Amino acid sequence: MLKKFDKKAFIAEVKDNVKALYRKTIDEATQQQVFQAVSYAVKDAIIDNWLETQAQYEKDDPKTVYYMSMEFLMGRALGNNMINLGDYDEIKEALDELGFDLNVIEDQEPDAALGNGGLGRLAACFLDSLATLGYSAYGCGIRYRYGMFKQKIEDGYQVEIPDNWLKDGNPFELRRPEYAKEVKFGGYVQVEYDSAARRNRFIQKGYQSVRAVPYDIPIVGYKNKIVNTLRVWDAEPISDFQLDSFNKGEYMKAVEQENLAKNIVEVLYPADEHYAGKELRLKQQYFFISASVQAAIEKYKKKHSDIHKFYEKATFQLNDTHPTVAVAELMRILLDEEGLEWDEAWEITTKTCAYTNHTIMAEALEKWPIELFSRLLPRIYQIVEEINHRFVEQIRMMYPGNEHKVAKMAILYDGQVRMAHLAIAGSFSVNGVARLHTEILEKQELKDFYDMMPDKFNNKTNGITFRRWLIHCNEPLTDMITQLIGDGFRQDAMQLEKLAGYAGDEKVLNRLLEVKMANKRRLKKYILDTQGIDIDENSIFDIQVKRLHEYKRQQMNALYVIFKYLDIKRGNIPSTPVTVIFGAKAAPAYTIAKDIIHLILCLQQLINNDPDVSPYLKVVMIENYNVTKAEYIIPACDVSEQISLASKEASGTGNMKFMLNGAVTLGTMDGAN
Ligand code: NBG
Repeated sequence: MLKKFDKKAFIAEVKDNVKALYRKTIDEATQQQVFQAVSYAVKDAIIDNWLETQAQYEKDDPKTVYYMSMEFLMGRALGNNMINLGDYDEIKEALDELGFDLNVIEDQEPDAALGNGGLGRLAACFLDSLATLGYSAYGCGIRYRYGMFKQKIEDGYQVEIPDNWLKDGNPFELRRPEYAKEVKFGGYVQVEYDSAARRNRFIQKGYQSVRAVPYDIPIVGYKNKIVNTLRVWDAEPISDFQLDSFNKGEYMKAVEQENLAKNIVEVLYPADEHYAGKELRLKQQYFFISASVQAAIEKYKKKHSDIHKFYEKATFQLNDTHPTVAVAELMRILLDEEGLEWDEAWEITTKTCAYTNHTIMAEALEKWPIELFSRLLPRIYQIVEEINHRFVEQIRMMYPGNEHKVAKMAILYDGQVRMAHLAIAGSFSVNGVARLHTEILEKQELKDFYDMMPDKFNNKTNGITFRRWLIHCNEPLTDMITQLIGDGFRQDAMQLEKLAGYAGDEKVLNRLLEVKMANKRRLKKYILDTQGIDIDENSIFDIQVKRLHEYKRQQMNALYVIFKYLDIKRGNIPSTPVTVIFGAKAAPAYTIAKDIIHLILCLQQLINNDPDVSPYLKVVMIENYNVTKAEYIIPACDVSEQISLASKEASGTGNMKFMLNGAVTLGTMDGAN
């Protein structure tokens, strides 16, 4: 049973929180301060379940999945936590009584935008589902000081503004300094013979290091008392070491370590499906992976004495190639710290790691220059060399004399470390994210690997959480569905099939149209309030929101708008007006993508101000498209644009959100469309 919500106690707690945090009475508090006070009260309602869930896991000792990801695009937490607790309406009422509008309070929360697009949002949706389904799971990531940049539109162009999302503090996070870990960079490896153990020891010397300090964020399951954890790592200077350095007069070294810590977690790289090969990015990757792997091993050893069975209790799910260094880091710990032999360590590692591929775009496949990789991670590089050596031997055994195969498949080749190849060699599972995408991996992009180890390959079609993308963002539709088929669909999406029985029911269909109209009016108001553009709620809302990329073909959609504009100018008036809505951020260095945004903004200016055309056609470029804006936009959509160049969109997840909210999809046969 869920704990019953006690309105009186909740109101008292909010008032107390305002006092304790701000030395104010509730009447004096700003909306932001009330948001903080309410969030702390909600966290308080979560905390017992969080403790109990973790204690239960400790007792039952289930296998735990560590979802390792550079990105978690969480959006706002307050509303979602209230829904999953099962107390949304009650808390809304309590706030009413206090004289506050919940919507306004929710609007005080900045998005946790620790991700670029689909890959980061998928990670966030998976965390919600894992908790709702009661799986023991951790999200492992980075606590970026600055998330995805904010997009401003100025004079027809995108301008990037830093996203200082932590400036008012994050009420849902918990700093856990007692679980801090040291992470080492650079220096060299000294080999010493250990005569007692009769083996070589590999010791990293002359390195710089940082202290990785975890912050835990609760992930609340839907009305099931389960609370899992998203653990994001912050970097701090190693203070003892610093003192030591000062004592030895190594002043510059101490300052360098301070700077290293500051820089590492400073900012999320804002490029989607593109890899730039920057040293700091590799530092970020090793930083959070080393800390997460150390923490996972430490947790295992608290209950288990036999490290050989580690894989029975842990899986590292690698979200794209970004966390792949986990393969080598786990090997390092097993070899150098646990004292295992290579074959033992390799068996454990390859039974622990699993790799998800999210793209076939060549420019997204990470390849690190060996020079950089070996300088930054000298011991890790030695291990990768040995993995490569043995992997190449295996290829030669299977394809004797075929050096072409070796060249195509090796992990180290042409002065580079190919992270995808390391991920495949080091994992028991390699999955694509939609059936079509997995087929393309098997038959084309990764064919050599599939031919050699077909058993590793499998498909896991992406999904989305219904708690955020229906219940939270579309209350009218949720109410309607609940009245028709009950509320079982909130946990079990398959129950939505019961709606098929109403396909021919005119009353139900009319009600559906009313719901859509209510959502379109809400979006109309939102766009008017935020961007001053007035759109017609009786027009068709034709929407393409997603990252700006050539392969997603926003430019093709823009060409259609130009065609439509000229057609109307020629006197061909459409029977129903159309509003074409775009929302997209372009990576700051992606010139063509920025040009396409400029084109859309020019069309917006030209068409909306043309009295011949604007009654029938309007264009809106939503500024700063993000998770929260998606929650307004998606329920109001009539036509969902999913028009990627066929084969290039691995899955898509926006496509699913629109469909769930009753839009018609206009799409290519691509990804999960
Ligand atoms: C993206 C794909 C999408 C897919 C998401 C989540 C990357 C590298 N890939 O099609 O483009 O839905 O991943 O799997 O961001």
